[in-house]
Amino acid sequence: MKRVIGLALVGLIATVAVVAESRSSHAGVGGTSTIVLEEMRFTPNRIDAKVGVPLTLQLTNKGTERHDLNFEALHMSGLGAVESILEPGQTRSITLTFDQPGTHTFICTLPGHAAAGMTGAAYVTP
Ligand SMILES: [Cu+2]
Repeated sequence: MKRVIGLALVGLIATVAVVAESRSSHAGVGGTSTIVLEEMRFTPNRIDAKVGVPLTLQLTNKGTERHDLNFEALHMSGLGAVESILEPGQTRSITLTFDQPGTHTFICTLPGHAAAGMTGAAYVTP
């Protein structure tokens, strides 16, 4: 049986702000974290989150191709916004609140990108 996983998209704000680069190996818990999208990786590619604690992600495309960030297993209203593509140089802020614990994988859905290693996971604790 497929487990239903909830994801609430609280806000989606386009921004041109310059985002400070994080050198930590993973993002979270709560607050704001930056994820850089480029060929062919997410940096960092691990998100730590807690159920019910909003986590804001600044997604920045520093590559020369289009990229996106898509939680494949989450079928909730609002997910279309999470899936939206970032053009090279574009930054977007999204706020996620997970309502179920577990490991939720995400990928870039552009053709060939996930297969080339553009994948990651959110580790959500109760
Ligand atoms: Cu990509």
